[in-house]
Parts: sequence; structure tokens; C-alpha cells
Amino acid sequence: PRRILSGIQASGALHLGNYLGALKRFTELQETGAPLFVFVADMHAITVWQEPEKLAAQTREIAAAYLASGLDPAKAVIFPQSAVPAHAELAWIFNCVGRLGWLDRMTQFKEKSGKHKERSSVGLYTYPVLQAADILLYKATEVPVGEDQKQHLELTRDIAQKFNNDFGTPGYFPLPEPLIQGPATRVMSLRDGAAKMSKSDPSDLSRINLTDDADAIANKVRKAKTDMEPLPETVEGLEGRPEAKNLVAIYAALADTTREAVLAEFAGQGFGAFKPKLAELAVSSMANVTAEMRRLMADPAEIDRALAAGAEKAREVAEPTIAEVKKIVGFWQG
Ligand code: AQP
Repeated sequence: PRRILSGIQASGALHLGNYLGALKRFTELQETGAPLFVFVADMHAITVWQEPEKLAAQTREIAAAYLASGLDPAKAVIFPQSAVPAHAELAWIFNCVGRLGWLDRMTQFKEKSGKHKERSSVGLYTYPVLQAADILLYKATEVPVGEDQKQHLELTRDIAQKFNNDFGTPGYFPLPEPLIQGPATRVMSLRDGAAKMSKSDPSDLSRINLTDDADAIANKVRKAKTDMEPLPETVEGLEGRPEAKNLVAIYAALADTTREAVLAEFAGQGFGAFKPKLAELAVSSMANVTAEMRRLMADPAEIDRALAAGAEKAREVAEPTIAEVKKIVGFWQG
């Protein structure tokens, strides 16, 4: 049976990349009617330092973004990762299934640890193992994510396969498919068409935050790096023009259309004409989401109720699986 699962880290500000690559996809998938689990990854967040007095608020903020973008707690199971202890239990078992060589190849760790590998947390290193536990605990079959998570999903599949082989339980864990679809699976920085839009970019001009107001959005789009050429007639014409390609992809994703359709409308026009249209579209598409997020955050009782109910439903699914896994591994049953 289909089961869809995904999550976003509780590590502060969401940006347009998270919105288009993840949030917007979740709400589309909710309408397919397949069971949908969407969690707030607070355990993943602490792989880098998080101020304890801010972490719960950050968790609520991501939950608010889920609700504001259209996830319905009656249809989707929305919960904080740390409220379901089985994530940590399964992650430990998977730490003993996964191989060092596999983790050594993870590019996200290399990027995030940078020159300071020795001073990175052990959690940052085993981050993808916890992610495998998040997914397989619910026997998820599909995982909507941005392009940057593709390698981690492959690791999840490797862990599932090795577990199934090692313990002689073929098919016990499904091999989940990443759902990396749509025109904006990898939104790039507004300042550098070769870098991913990311919250850790020191330049705030590189990204549109979900909390930016209309003026800030217009300003960032105006200042976005571009070339001097007019927009081409075909998608092939965007090759070698990473900044132009990125802005067209963002437009297409926001407008729920294709890059071809965007170019059909704007071919021959320069960025002087295109950028104001893009800014307008970004403001109008995100305005409702941000307004609703602010409303929810003003009185978090509704968010907390949704998270508590979601955590209970998640535990109901997770607990029988972790009990079964412990038995398969051979832990004492009493
Ligand atoms: N630029 C992006 N384009 C498309 N999708 C993206 N995602 C992240 N950046 C982009 C997707 O958002 C979801 C949540 O990701 P996360 O919880 O792992 O957040 P993150 O990766 O910490 O966000 P950043 O900004 O990428 O953080 P840093 O700067 O720390 O690396 C995922 O589905 C992800 O693919």
C-alpha cells in the first residue's frame, strides 16, 4: 500500500526552496488520498546547535507552515519527530546496519561540516541514518523531497535492503521512492545560479523567506543576479544561463505551470519586464500562507493541539513496527 512521508527541519526560517520543493508538494499529495505523514524534524535540527529556548517555537513555526500551506490534520498526520521515541530507537538499530563507507560518501555532510569535520557533531554525520529511520518506521513508499535529498533517499534504500537481507526478512521494509517532481526541485540562490537556495547562505538577498513582506520580496527579485539577454523561446535556450533558468523555474512552479508555458509568454522580453511580474507572483502566491502562519503563531494553542493529536496517531503506527523490529533483531522480549 502507498504511504507518503516527509519532513522539514525545525531549524528556523523557511525559504522559497523549502516552499516549492517540499511544502507545496505535500499539500498536492494530500489530495491523492494516500496516507500522508508529515513531521517536524526537531531531532535532525539539533545536529547543529539550536538555542533550547527557541527550539519549541521553531517546531511550532514549521507546523504552522504545514497548516498554513493547506495540510489538514484530519487528512495528514502532522507531528514532532521527538514526540515519537521509536525514531531514535530505530535509528540506533540502523546505525548498526548502515556502513561507514556509505556515510562517507554523503555530500551533505561534507558541505555542512566544511573545513571543521572534527568539530561537527556525531549526529550530523549519522543524520541520514535517522532519516532512514523516520521513513522506514512508517514503511513509507514515497518520499517527496527536493533534489538535494536524493542521495539520502538512496541510503535509506540501501539500509532497508541490508536490513531485509541480514535478518532474513525479505520485503519487510519497502524500498521507498523519492518523489522529486515539478519545475522547482532545486531552487537556486538569487545571487548565484550555481548554489542551492539555502537558509545557511550568509546573504539574505540570496533567498526569499516565507516571512518576507512584499517589499522585501520585490527588492530581492529586483536585485537577483541575471544576464543581459532577453528570455529565450525554448527551455534549451536557458542552458548555460543558470540564473535565467532559475527565475523561469521559480515562476513556473509558483504559477503551477511549465517552463515552456512561461517562455511562451515572456520570450523576447528582458529581465526589466520579467522581474516585476515574478515579484508580483511570488507575493500573491505566498501572501496567504504567510498571513495564516502569522495568525497561527499568534496563539499556538491550535498548533499544539494538532501536533499532540498527530503525535498520538504517529505513535499508533510506529509502536507496533518498532516492537516487531526489536523482535527481529533478537532483543530480549521478557
Ligand atoms: N533550494 C531548494 N530547492 C528545492 N527544495 C529544497 N529543499 C531545501 N532547499 C531546497 C527541500 O526542503 C525540504 C526541507 O529541507 P530540510 O529540512 O532538510 O531543510 P534544509 O535542507 O535544512 O534547508 P536548507 O535551506 O537547505 O538548509 P541548509 O542551509 O542547512 O542546507 C527538503 O525536502 C529539501 O529537499
